[in-house]
Amino acid sequence: MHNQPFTFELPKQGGIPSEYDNHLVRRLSSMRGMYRDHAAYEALLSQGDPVHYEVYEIKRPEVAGELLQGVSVIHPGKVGNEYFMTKGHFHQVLETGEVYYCLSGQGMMVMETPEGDWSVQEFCPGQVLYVLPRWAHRSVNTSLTQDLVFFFAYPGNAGHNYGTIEQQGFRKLIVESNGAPLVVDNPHWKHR
Ligand code: PAN
Ligand code: ZN
Repeated sequence: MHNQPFTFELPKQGGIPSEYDNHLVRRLSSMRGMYRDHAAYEALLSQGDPVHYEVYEIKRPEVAGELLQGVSVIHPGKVGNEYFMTKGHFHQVLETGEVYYCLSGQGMMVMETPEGDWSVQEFCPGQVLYVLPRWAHRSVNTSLTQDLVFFFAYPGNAGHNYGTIEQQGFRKLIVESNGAPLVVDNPHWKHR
């Protein structure tokens, strides 16, 4: 870990950062129950267990004054008519926000609060997306050919709460309809 201020490079066309400490690989098998079409999920899984998305993290102390940074790469594809996406989470410390900067590809960020507000923002290269404190967030790759690649930074003490989303899902899903992404209600969403 650095003990002096430091720089690193983010390739403008996407790709991996010039330095990182941790490479997290999420395969399709870690997404069980996250997609609406369970049969399509099992069918895809039976053909192999492809890498679904990857996160390159720069390690810093997980304390309030620090910022945790990295790059996520979400590979293209669909489960049924839902595009490949991240698990999504609330921050454990709900009152912590996050900055995302899209480097390549195209996507959408699906967000919601415990109070019932929701938002879906399109996300394309050069755009900064600010996730307010209290908002759960999931990124969706709406291209079927290109990786979605973005930089992120969030407070060191934020932590991740995956359990709430695993149990109740997000209120909105992003599906392909006539070749384009469409925001629809999640029929299985339930408040727990
Ligand atoms: C991001 C996400 C990353 C992977 O760094 O953790 O894109 O998504 P999941 O954590 O939902 O699997 C972030 O939002 N950190 O807080
Ligand atoms: Zn986050």
